[in-house]
Formats: sequence, C-alpha cells, structure tokens
Amino acid sequence: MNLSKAVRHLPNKYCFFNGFNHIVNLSTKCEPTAPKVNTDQIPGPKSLKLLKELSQLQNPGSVQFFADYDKSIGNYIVDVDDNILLDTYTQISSVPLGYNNPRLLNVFRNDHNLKTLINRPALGVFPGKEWPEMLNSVLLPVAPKGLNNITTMMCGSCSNENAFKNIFIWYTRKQRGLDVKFSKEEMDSCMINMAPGSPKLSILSFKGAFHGRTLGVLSTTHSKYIHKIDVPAFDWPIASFPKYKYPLAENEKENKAEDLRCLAEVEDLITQYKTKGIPVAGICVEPIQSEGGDNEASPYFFQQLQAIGKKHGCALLIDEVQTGGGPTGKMWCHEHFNLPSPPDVVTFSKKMQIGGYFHSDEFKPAEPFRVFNTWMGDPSKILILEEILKVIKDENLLDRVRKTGDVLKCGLMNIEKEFPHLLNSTRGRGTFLAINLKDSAARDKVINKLKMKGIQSGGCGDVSIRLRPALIFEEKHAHLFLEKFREAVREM
Ligand code: PSZ
Repeated sequence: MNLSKAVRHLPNKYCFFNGFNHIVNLSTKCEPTAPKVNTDQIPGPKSLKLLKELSQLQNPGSVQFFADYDKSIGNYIVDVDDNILLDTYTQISSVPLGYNNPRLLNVFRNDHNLKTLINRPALGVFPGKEWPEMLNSVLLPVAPKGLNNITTMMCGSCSNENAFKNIFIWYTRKQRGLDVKFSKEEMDSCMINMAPGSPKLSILSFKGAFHGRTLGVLSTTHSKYIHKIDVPAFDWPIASFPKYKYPLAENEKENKAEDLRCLAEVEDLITQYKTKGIPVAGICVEPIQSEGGDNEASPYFFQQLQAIGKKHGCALLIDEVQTGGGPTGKMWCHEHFNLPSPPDVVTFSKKMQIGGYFHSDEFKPAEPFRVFNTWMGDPSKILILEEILKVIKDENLLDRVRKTGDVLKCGLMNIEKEFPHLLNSTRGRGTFLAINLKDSAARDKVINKLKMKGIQSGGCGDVSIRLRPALIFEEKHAHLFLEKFREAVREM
C-alpha cells in the first residue's frame, strides 16, 4: 500500500526502519546522538528564504524556523538548514511521542484507517459505524473518574468555547426547572441577543489565565494584551491566581496565606457579580497556568475552589489542554489534587490530538444541535490517539516522565543554587517544569543561546523558561538539556 510522503521518505539518514509491525520501545532508538547547529543563526538561510516567501501571504512574525518533518525524529526537530535541535518545547506541548514515531507511522498503513482519514464525516450527523466504539475504547478509558460523557471538537479554544456553552445551558436549565420548556419570550429574545433568551451569565477566570483566542474564551484569557487588544470582551469576573514564593518547602505559611487571599477574592467576586445581575455559571481554571508563566497552585487551593463553586452553584471547568495527556506524570494534572469529587468539565487538546471535553451526565443538553458544528472532531485523530495511548502503556511512559522529571527538576534546582543572582523559582510536576530568569531580557537571551547550542526551548509569562518535552524524553536528554542550560546561564 502506498504511504504518506513522510513514510515514504523514511528510512532517512538517521534510521533504518523495517518490520514496523512488531516494533516496541523504538520511540527514541533511531535518534541522532546529539544536537548539531550548522548555521550562524537560526533561522538559517533556507528558513530566511521561506520566511520571505511566506511574508507575501501572511504575517510570518511568529515563525521561528521552517522544520523538515521528514527528517525530524524522536526528541529531535530538524530544520530546513539541517540544524538538529533537541526539542523541549514540542509544538507548544503537543507532541506526545516525538517525531515520526514508527508505531504512529504505521497507523495509516492499514486500509481501513486510511479510509477513516480521507472520508472525514460531519460527526454530529453521519458518524461512522465505529464511532461509539472508538469513543468507548479510546477516550473513555482515559476519562477522569466520574466524567462519562465525551464531546469531541477541533482545538483547545473551541473545546473551551463549547464547554462554556454547555455550562450556560446546564445553569439555565437548573434555573428554569429541568423539564420546563423554553418560553416564547426566551425564543424570540435570543434571536436579537437580548434577555431572557440570551441571559446575562458569566464564567469566572483568573489573572494570567490562557483558555484560547476565539471570541468567547478570549474573555477568560489574560496572559498578554496582544491576544486581546481591539476585541470586545464580556464583563466577567477575574480573580487573582496564587503567586507562590519558592522554594515551596521554605514558604509554606506565606503560600497558604496566598491561597486564602485568592480564594476569598473568588468568593467575593461570585457574590459581587450575582448582585450586579451577571451570576457566575462556571469557574474556568488551568491546573498549572501555562502561557501565563507556569504558575502552580496547591491541591488545597483547588479543593477549596471546588467547594466554593459547589456552594454557589457554579460548575468547575478544569482546562487540561496543555497539562493533559501525561506531561505532569499523571494522565490529568488535576489527579494530583485529590479532589473529593470530579470536576464538572475537563477540556483537552494538544497531546490528545483531538480536542474536546469530558463531562458528567448533568451537563448533557436535553436537546440535539445545541453543541454542534460540522466536523465535531476527527475520527482519524482518535486512531492516532489510540496508538499513542498504547505506546504510553507499552513503554511505561508516565513512569518515565516522573523519573526524567525528577532528574530535570533536581538539575534545575542545582543550577539555580549555583546562579542565584540569575535564576529562581524552579517549579512544576513531571517534565512540565519551569524556571525564572531575573528579567525578560535575560530570559530571551538564554532561550536564544540554548537554540544556538542545539536546544529548542520556550518561554512563558514574562521571565520564565518552560520545559515541554515529549513523553519519550529520557534521562540522557535531561542531562544534555541541563548541561547546555548551565552553559547558557554561565555565559550571561
Ligand atoms: O499563542 C497562542 O495562541 C498559544 S501558545 C500556547 C497556547 C496557545 N496554548 C493553547 C491553550 C492552552 O494552553 C490552554 C491551557 N487552554 C486553551 C488553549 C487553546 O488551545 P488552541 O491553541 O488549540 O486553541
């Protein structure tokens, strides 16, 4: 059978695959042994030429370089100038098994799977005969406990967007009475964006949060002004998210006080917005604020947040778009929090390939077509996810994440101790880690130095470098990163 271009190009110069069918534990075997930078700068000449071409068609200002995805492999991304970079950023945290994993390449060698890829259905109306079984056998086994309903979507933003709608529908149904029909006034008024059909309701979010860029969720995104400026936003409450002092073990008292301060603000805002006539239907929160600077909050904070939500009748949406799929050492980061009951809604995308959310029965709308669009996800992404989840199990990758994460975190803490005037606040779970530089300029300089030493990394917030390697990142990669990071900081 004829394969995709990427498959036909393999074996490439690093690897000679054969007998794909029986390969296990090969996620990193065919990698280059070290990074290699050939050009004086990245983007190199070939990337610069392509940038010029792209700039005729769109603003290319966010492009770092053009990659060669035929040559990229495992933890290494290769650019068009043949620079080989150890990737600790992985497409903004979206590549669970690295590049060109042999078992993933195999997925579409199967005729049935290939047909699933090319015959993309409008899932809400003409799902394939396998669809319920795919959800049951692939997504449901990884669903957070108690959340047995699944809505699939395309990306993180539209997952949150539709989850918000689900929350508003749930909230209004509770107010109206579970079996009460819509009134004529409601049906007429919603057509012209007026109450009572379009009610004044809100979602509470946190300063520093990122939940996406589409119009509704943008009102809950507060990480950078450039994401928001010129775009109208809802008057929805925004509470402070804890900002901890590090190391955590030495600042327990202050950090607990910080939790209490933020929780009091949440409760106060819920009351204020009720009085204002814009009640809070849901609370939306990241388990670790990612774009906003890798800000963590304690299990205590999340437990209390859930309790406040329950007390005031607001749903709790945990946005696991960036944290979900294993990088914190558990499938879902909120599993670290020992919540007494499941959150109401958990959204995902990125490492999960498909976007969407899990929710409890209560949140299933009574009528069809209320949460709906053309694609509603993509079955071919579930095929990829199915294989990813098998590899995670076969190669015991969550265990690897925890072990590699320990090496990385410990290494970062040691480097922090060595350069206390430049570094602080090493934090995170699993390999989902971050460290602060003394200021934005120093942070940007270290990221650039790292790149020229063959390490692709990423920033977040104003002064942080974040680590978002694939789940196949091993101790040897951790040591390589730490060595180059130490060098980069020493040169400052
Ligand atoms: O600049 C951007 O648009 C970026 S950089 C990283 C993201 C977006 N992350 C996406 C994201 C997220 O981290 C969380 C916690 N929630 C929602 C989203 C939105 O997902 P996408 O980008 O798929 O719409």
